[in-house]
Amino acid sequence: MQEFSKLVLKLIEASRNHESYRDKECINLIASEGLKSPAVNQMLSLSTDLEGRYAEGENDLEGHVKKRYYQGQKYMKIIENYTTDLMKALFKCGWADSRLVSGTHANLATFKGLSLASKNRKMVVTPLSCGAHISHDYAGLAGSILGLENINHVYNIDEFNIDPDKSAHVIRAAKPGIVTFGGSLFLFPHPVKELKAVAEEVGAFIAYDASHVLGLIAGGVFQDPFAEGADFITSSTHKTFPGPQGGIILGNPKNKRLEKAIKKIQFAVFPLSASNTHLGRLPALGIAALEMKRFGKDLAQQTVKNAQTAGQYLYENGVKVLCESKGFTQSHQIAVDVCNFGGGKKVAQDLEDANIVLNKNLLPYNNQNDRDNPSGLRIGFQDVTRRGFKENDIKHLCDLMLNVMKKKKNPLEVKDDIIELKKEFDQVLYGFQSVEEAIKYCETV
Ligand code: DSN
Repeated sequence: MQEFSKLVLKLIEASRNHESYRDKECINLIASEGLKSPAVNQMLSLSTDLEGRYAEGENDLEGHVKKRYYQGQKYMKIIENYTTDLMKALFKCGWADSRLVSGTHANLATFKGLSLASKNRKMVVTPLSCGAHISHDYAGLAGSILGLENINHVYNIDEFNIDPDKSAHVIRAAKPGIVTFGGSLFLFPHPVKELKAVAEEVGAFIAYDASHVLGLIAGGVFQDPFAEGADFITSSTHKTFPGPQGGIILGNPKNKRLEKAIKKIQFAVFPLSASNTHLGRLPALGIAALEMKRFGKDLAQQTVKNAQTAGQYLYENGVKVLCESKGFTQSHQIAVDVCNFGGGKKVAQDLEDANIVLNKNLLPYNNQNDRDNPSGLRIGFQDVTRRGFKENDIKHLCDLMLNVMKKKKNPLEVKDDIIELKKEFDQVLYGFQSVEEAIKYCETV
């Protein structure tokens, strides 16, 4: 057999192994990942032709297709329009762009567009050390690709949040074109409404990165960024919002200034940054939007309840879960300091050996230059919630984690317990089991 063929066979085997390992045998607690329903997966598998097509061109101020540079768009343009309309309806806004292929791509187009619209290269952002996404930072997309200048919000580590009074001074002094909120280590709603007037005063647009919390916003259990004054929401579509991997930008063309900003963002989407927009994910994104309309409230409430339960239980059992005085979290994640258990890297590896998958995380007070040895973990509960975990199941899971962390059991013994536990939760709830079921639901409401 040729080496090339051997490699192909190994590739197929590895991908099969991956599917059963992470889907059937692991408990998945990475806060940035999502779990799609059978209906969303089926819709993806029914969109294979679409997945190979192109649709470059311009959109209008409702987010609808205006012009395309390819033939064969008869259905493609309405697929994009319908998906965009579903996302607009779900988030109660007047404009959306569903062509973004990731949350970082959504940030790229938004930051570029808003810096063009404001003719201002400054951005006030949450410090990377305090949970901003790398794309907001001078070391990532914003600074190193777009050449924007970052000025940090003042962050209160005890509150695990932006300090609104001190950040107001920063915004007034810096006079940025963009103020960002949201991020990746994101436990509590950010002070959007507190800083709206200051942003307006200096002429800055507010961009809210909802990647982690989009499903919680759809479920009505986290802050509503638009109601609080955000001009734009950028997001991925595959974390607490359980759609296919992709990105979205939402906004409201409610005055000339915002219309101009939308046009600049659209320019930053095409022609500046998107050629293939991965159209095959759009029908599945629409199904996920329907699921969030139907099940989003229950899913979001249970997700936050599960995260809070884990925070309380781990804390009561001797683990330093951050923000005890604030109830640990109002989102799907908790932040935990495991320096007493060997540090984030060691604990994450030991847990992975037990088939519990989460990520080590730098905490705001860690040495930010030692990224490999943080004292923290970030733990997300959106996946297990969708599998059907309730509070008692979460406590049981925490006991298994504690057995590993406190070295009461060998990780390999716990791995057997995890594989057994996972068998009890082999369904994906708060969603439709097939496209047919989604169709039937739509026909009855
Ligand atoms: N970096 C990812 C996260 O884990 O939050 C999101 O892109």
